[in-house]
Amino acid sequence: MRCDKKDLLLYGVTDRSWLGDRTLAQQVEASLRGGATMIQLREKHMDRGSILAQALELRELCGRYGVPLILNDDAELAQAAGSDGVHVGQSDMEAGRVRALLGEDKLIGVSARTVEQALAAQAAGADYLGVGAMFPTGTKQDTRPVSYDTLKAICAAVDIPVVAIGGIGAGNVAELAGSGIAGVAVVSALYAQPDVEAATRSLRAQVERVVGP
Ligand code: TZP
Ligand code: MG
Repeated sequence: MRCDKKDLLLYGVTDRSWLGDRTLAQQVEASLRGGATMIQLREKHMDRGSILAQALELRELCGRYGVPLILNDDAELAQAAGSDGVHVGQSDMEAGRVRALLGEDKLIGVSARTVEQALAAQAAGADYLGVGAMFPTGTKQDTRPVSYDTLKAICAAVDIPVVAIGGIGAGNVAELAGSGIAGVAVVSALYAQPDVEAATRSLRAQVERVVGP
């Protein structure tokens, strides 16, 4: 399956850090109302049974908005949950094995920091790439920076769409203009905001200007 570039415009990646008295599904729904085009369930500290239950709830929710739900890291769990795909890093299951497991109909995203990694992921069957960290971020530990020039080189080298990730928000997204990205993947710029729906709507308008038609 090839990714529809438009699905990657504003990719919300979940995080429980800022839930307050809201549920994850409520936060995700606020971002869907605001115009998020893709959602990734990213759980680093939950057991698989709980992630599965959460994924099933979000799958139903995202389905109502016609937005793909991607699971982070775990291709087998993505398959069990019937999600639309999985996003794997360089140290997770290799993209070719993920493709063999999930078949042609599921979306596979791969994190890449270099042109070499990007080309390898594309050759192995990735549908899209996540490239970063573009800016300093407090959301993920031990990220390594990727320069604008590398982002642009990756976009030019591959045929599949690329989303930028890492520290992206209203104050810096314009710096990514001209790189060739299809969109941005964000955590705190949506889910750490007091009004998730409004933050999503406003960032989406900005990203549309950055990405262009
Ligand atoms: N991968 C690279 S940076 C990052 C991930 C999951 C965290 C992005 O979070 P934020 O809050 O959008 O900087
Ligand atoms: Mg991973």
